[in-house]
Amino acid sequence: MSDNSSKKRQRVLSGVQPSGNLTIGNYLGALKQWAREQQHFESFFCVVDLHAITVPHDPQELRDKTREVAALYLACGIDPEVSTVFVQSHVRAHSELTWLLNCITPLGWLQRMTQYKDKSAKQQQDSVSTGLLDYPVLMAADILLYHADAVPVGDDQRQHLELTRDIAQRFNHLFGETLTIPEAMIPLSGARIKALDDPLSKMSKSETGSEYHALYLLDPPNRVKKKLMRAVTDSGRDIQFSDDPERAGVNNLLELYAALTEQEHTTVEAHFANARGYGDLKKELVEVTNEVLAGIQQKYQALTAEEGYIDELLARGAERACEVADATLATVRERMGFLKAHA
Ligand code: AQP
Repeated sequence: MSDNSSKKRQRVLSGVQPSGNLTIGNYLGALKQWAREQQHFESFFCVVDLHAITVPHDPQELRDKTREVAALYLACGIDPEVSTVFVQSHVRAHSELTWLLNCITPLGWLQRMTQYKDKSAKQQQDSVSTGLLDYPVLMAADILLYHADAVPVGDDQRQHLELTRDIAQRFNHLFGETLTIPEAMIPLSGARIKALDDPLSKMSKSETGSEYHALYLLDPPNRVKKKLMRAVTDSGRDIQFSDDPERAGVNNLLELYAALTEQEHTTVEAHFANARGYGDLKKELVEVTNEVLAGIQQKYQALTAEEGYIDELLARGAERACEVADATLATVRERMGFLKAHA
């Protein structure tokens, strides 16, 4: 019998790494649906700082970005009175459960992960950390500690979610029904935003090679305009959604427009049916993007103006998160055969 048998509302857990400036992809793929769904679930949202050290990092930047990401959660609509907002490393159970799950996770499962292959290919082979390979097990621990029923993420995390399910099933098979098997919750629109300068690749916050790669949530309006007006398109004129890789640039701009305005694809296509070319789409997209970002940025400025507010809120969140996580960890330890420590 699993320990979540007495809980009433379904649970949700998700997180973002403080590994750079949050992008419009992070917003549309993750934060926007967290905010929308938080009333319907018992929600836990963490800043996954332990994940951010799986690639080389700067300690001061990690501190700054951890606070910034937490403040952006709230600015994007997460209500700390409704959802539990905390920092992953403040809850020690995440690290401990990772070790326990490591010992039942076959190495081959991790070596198959696309994100590991992509990120390790970008580094010198002898400097790729064990943590980068182990990232999905830490993610499994994050989710399984809270008995999350659903995990709202962008499409790039689908494979890691499958692995979490496999690890939970393996644990339950070996030690008896203990862990909840979570479902991925992927938005219909905005789940896979592409880079503006290379629409065949994902828009990523840690990709800093070109200033035209990503739109960041804290970009000022003139920078948004500059980036969008320069976004890669093709030589055509039709403003229509398309799976054709040649038309990936315009498709990405339309995806952004549809997700930001919350409109169906057919409505968006009808809206642009009489446009004179891609310039019209870009101009309108600049407007809607800046409108959405202005709301987020105003809230962000207000939240960060109050010294200590974010830290206090994170301390409260960690307390609540520890209650749930420590209880799960105690059960896992007991099922695996560890002795209880003497008080
Ligand atoms: N381009 C994207 N489109 C839609 N959703 C996206 N997400 C990320 N990029 C896009 C979603 O945002 C959340 C953040 O996840 P993360 O910080 O744990 O790492 P990630 O998925 O690897 O995202 P990034 O931005 O690419 O970070 P870095 O560059 O640090 O690896 C997830 O829900 C993700 O699906």
